[in-house]
Amino acid sequence: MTTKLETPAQVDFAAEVSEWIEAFDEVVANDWEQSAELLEALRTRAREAGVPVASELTTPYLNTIPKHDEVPYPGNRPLERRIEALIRWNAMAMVHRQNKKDAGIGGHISTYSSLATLLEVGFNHFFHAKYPSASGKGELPGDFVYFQGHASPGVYARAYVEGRLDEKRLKNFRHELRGEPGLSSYPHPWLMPDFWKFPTVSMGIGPLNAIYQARFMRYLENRGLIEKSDRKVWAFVGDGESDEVDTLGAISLGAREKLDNLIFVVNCNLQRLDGPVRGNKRIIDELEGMFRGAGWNVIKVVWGSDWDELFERDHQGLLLKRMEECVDGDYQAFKAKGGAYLRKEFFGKYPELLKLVEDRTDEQLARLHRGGHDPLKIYNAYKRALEHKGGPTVILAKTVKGYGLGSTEARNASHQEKKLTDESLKYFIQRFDIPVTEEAAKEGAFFRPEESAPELKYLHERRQELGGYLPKREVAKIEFKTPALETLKEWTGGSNNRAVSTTMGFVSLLRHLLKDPTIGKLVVPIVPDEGRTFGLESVIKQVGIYAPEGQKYVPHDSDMLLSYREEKEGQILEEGITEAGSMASFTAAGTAYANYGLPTIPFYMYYSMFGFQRIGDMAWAFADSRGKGFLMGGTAGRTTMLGEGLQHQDGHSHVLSSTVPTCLSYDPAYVYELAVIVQDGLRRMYENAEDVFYYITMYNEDYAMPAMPEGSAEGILRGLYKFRAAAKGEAVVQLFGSGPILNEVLKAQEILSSKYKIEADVWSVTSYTELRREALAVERWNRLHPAEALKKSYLETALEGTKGPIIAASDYMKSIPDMLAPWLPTRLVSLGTDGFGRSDNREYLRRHFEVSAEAIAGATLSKLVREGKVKPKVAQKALAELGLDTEAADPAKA
Ligand SMILES: Cc1ncc(C[n+]2csc(CCOP(=O)(O)OP(=O)(O)O)c2C)c(N)n1
Ligand SMILES: [Mg+2]
Repeated sequence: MTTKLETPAQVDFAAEVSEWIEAFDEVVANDWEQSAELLEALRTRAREAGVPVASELTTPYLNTIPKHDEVPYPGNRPLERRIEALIRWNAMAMVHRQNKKDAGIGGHISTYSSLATLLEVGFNHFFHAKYPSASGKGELPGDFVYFQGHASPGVYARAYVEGRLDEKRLKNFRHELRGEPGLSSYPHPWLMPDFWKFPTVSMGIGPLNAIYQARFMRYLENRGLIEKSDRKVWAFVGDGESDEVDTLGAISLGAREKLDNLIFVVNCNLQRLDGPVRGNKRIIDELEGMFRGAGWNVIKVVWGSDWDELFERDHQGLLLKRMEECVDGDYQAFKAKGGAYLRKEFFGKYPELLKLVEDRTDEQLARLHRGGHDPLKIYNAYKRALEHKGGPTVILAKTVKGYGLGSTEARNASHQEKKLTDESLKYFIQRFDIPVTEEAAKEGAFFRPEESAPELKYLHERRQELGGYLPKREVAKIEFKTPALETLKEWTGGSNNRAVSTTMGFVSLLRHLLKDPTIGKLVVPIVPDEGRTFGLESVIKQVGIYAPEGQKYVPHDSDMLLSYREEKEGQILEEGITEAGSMASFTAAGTAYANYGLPTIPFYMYYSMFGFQRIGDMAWAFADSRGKGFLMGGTAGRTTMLGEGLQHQDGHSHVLSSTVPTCLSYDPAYVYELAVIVQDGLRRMYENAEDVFYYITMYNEDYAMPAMPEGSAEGILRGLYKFRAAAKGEAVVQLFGSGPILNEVLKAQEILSSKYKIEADVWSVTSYTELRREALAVERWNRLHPAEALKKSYLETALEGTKGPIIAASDYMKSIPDMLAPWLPTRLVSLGTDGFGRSDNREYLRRHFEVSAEAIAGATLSKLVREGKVKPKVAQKALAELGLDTEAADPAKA
């Protein structure tokens, strides 16, 4: 074996390194913050000199804020500990009790157990329910807190201890159908409209919406629609939840737009539902790298104060070394297996570390706190987050899943735990000193001290100091004046034979609404990099694109009429290619009426294919949030959107939108229909305060827009009206058409009349969904009132006396007209665009999907054969005359 001797040069270099380190240590000892600046300056210098320095994204597995930089805890620790213990108990008792009574009803106790201190420090010192107005105009809305959905039992328990929910209400946790108010499983504004503001329980939706909420707050401030304040958006996120692309996918926006009103708190309890989040790694390191890389201020809260003394005594840095050797799977086991195990497996690796803890009992070792359970560490992190300027902050707090739950602590099955063993209950009441007997504990008895008890007085004082209680959803009455339909003659009067599309009609209507002296400023156009697809250039010029830093460059097209205009007060939210982000903006804008008392009116325009199918869960949460606004599905229809083929051509978004209870879906053919729907939508949502929203498809096919037929408004809104009656005598068949396919239907009406002497009425069907909903409601009433006279639905009334079969055609799937089948049993033949799209032009696409005028005429003749009204041979010959390939492959399968 040869020993490699160091050269004199190497020895010199080593000495120099030592000198540098010594000098640096001195700076650190003198001023910790300056030492960071010094390093940064060196790094910059190195980069300038061309030295390749990789920027580090992670820091040692330690708290970001060192002990010597902490401020003391400002609250009354014993009282806060007591309050937290009571809330912990009641949360657990509520879930335990309900599952004992109603097996399988569910609920979670481990998530809140890990989160309690993180929330309590917020409730006692940070979460404002209101802010004073700087302009002296009363009070402003407080902080927006997105709670981890599965922690809701803790939020209910706090409201109980605060006296905002009574015991009866807690006893109705997850019992919402028993004739008295219950508590919903998770945060649902739809179910608890006075309490929850933000639905969060579908993982990833909360954090994504929180980012865009913070952004929308700045948008409103920059546009002068709300007063600036210190308001913050707090998002409590699970570490497992961070696996959702939605959670991390938009974090760069936070840094890019310098959202220092945004604070994420990631509850790193190292576990998700099945087991460890990163058994073989450390989730905190991973998240630190990602957030720092995205430009966030990262504050790690890893270790509790009781580790500080150990760190101080560990002069060799062995403790940190050992910590960085362990992965999250180890850390979970250290908590699950107790103090003796920790001593042996963690400290036992190095004799020096064993010595470090020789004066501690196993019990004390087991109790060594993680940062996320230490109010002092949390307080300091929150304080720093508040003070940080110029960007968002993420706090990565290490916690224990099932903290304080005895044998349930840090087990892989902790998440699913709903009932505790008698032994765990006993452990809990002893550990947290809860004044209920063991017997009562087994039954999940609630406990709330007398109102005069010091802890309650303290709790109320803290909340008064912060402006009241939280969460709370309050909707102020809003004065809103809808522009009358008469003011929209330009859109209801027809296009004078000029060929335009419904999209063009909508864009000009939008421009008009933007100019409206009262509601114009409330309109929020949102677009995910599709502005040019919809012809929004003129709108960009008119109201500008929101850019918090203005326009720092001269756009190359500045000398053109329709240049790209970005400005601080810009009104359009140009989101870039993110339908999920756009939907989050739509959510922030569509709920501003409740969150700010400001009825902003979002119009989110997008490729209809990339709407409900892509962000369906967010649309569901939007409805839960009682959101209002207009989803404008552009380039709609599987045959009208030509050329783009399988991935782009949408023939089913109306099926998907029909599943959302508060979504009113419309598929208008003409601009006047669209104008009537938008005008009535404004009235219903903002003037009548109905918690609904609209999905309207718009197309890019140009054709002449007729003027609105007299008296058609009601039919347009309800979903169907007769557009063109048979010209020559009584109709023997009824043709339904929607969107641009109505034009094919009208052509079919002519073909049938001129070539085959068959007269048809043509109906414009604007909404199968609304027709069905009303028909179902009437049917239900009839079912429940068999002794009363039968009521008729609008659909039945409108079709009364009409003759013959109904042939319904649209650019959507056949299941759309089929929605009416229960009321039109054998009359109905549905034509639609089932199957994958193709790249071709409209003529070929409509022929392929069998929704062309010829296909509609052919389908009519065929149906009349079955009704004995047309001879089979005549029909078969007609199909050939109409150029229909009777042996073509079925497009639904092809
Ligand atoms: C989109 C979605 N997928 C799955 C679930 C089911 N689920 C509920 S909680 C949970 C685990 C959560 O883990 P984590 O985010 O770490 O939160 P913790 O409870 O550990 O604080 C899962 C998978 C869900 N609620 N939403
Ligand atoms: Mg977790």
